[in-house]
Amino acid sequence: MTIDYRFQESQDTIAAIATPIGSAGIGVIRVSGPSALAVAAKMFRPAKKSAIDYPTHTAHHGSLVRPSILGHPELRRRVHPELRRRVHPELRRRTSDDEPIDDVVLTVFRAPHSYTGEDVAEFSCHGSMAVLKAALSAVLEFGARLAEPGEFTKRAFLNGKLDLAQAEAVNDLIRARTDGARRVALRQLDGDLSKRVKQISDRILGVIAAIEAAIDFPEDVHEPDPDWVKSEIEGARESTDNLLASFGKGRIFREGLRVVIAGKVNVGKSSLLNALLRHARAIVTPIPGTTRDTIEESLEIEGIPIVAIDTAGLRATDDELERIGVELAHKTIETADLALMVLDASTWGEETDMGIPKLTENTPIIVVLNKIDLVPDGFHEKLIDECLRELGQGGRVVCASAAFNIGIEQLEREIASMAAANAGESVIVSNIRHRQSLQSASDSLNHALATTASSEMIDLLSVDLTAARNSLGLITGETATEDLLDRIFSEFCIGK
Ligand SMILES: Nc1nc2c(ncn2[C@@H]2O[C@H](COP(=O)(O)OP(=O)(O)OP(=O)(O)O)[C@@H](O)[C@H]2O)c(=O)[nH]1
Ligand SMILES: [Mg+2]
Repeated sequence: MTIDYRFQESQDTIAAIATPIGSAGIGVIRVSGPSALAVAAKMFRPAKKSAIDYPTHTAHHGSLVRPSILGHPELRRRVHPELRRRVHPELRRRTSDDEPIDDVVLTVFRAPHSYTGEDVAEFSCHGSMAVLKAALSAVLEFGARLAEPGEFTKRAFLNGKLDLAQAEAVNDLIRARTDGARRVALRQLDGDLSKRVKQISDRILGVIAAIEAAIDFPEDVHEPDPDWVKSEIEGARESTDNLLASFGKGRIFREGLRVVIAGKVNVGKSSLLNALLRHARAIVTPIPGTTRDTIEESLEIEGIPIVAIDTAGLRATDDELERIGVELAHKTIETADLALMVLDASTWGEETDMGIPKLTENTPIIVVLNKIDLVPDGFHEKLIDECLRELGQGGRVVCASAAFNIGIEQLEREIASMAAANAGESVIVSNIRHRQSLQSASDSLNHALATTASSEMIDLLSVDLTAARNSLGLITGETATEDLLDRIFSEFCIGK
């Protein structure tokens, strides 16, 4: 069922601190709703001109105050009207009764040209907790209520300023830890994903319209050509599946590319982790079998978030503890996005280290020929060639010395290029909720295709096609329920 949010009752006015808690140059109190400017007018001085009359998109320097007694709505009601009439003009002049809170800049955005689509007043205060607490409590006293998490963005959505995927992108931008995550979120905020989803949905709608016209007006309208119907549904399914396929890439930007550092004992895996991190995180010793447990650390390479995992050296062992570590290493390799297979270049070809161990079917690998400092210069190319021959087509090999910080940047470039491969500039789905909706749209389209193949009953198709459109509508929010919206916006921070 589609809900039309445009016909919501008029809302109350909400306020929250929009900047992080702590000390900062500036801290912002955001107020949004029908009384936002009235609240600002009560609390902002000079009051030569009431803030109610400030034009939109203007900034004003002045004081944020807790107004004198007669400014307070509760107390004002209690003062006898006669007294109020007599005393009020006098008191109004006596601004000393106002309790100053901070020197601020008030920015005014009038509906509908604001983030939320409502009247918005933003007080840019000095960014201390003491100032912001005092300012917020005064704002709450004078006509606003505390905003819930994500409520500003929820209002922006309800007022048609953003669709749901864009609103979620706002949260992704706030939480973006790396440049890559920022880019993916920004593209989604620009509406790239929504546009793509809408194109698919419109294509399906075209088929539904043709079918329903033929059902409603059998005398005037011919049934649509089955080949056309089939090719339209196939096209929609293909586009849906392409978006689905981008999810793996999107997950990497949100959660990080899981890169496992694997290899035999003592080849320099822990040293490599430390070199990538630029600090000594893992214990390094010449004793084989030093690392027992996996060690996970986050880092960033060319804007891509990476989770690097050091593992126990792979060897058969009688030591119970080490054996568990080796098992864990194997599991980690299986589930990683990329394995850095570390070899000791100085022992290449010796009995102790014959070639590249075949450890994994599915995880792509980069071979790192470590301890290259121990190999005479003339042999580097030969080693690389031998390695490449063993790896076959598309193999990747990097010479490095983790201990002497050689080849680390080239390794980083290789990791980044593997992460960025097949990403291109295409739209990327990074949100698991979007993936689920795309999956059910794809399932419905597949079901529709099966119907086209097996029956003449073209009208049955509309059921599946409508289901596909509903699933797609969950992404942009057109078919989202109140529950879903509450769930999504509750993940936001207060003040956004
Ligand atoms: N010459 C040289 N020595 C290195 C290099 N990398 C590591 N080493 C040395 O090799 C030894 C083993 O290094 P680790 O980093 O502990 O090796 P590991 O693969 O983590 O070993 P395990 O945890 O036991 O599996 C240490 O003595 C390091 O100093 C390198 O690039 N060049
Ligand atoms: Mg180690």
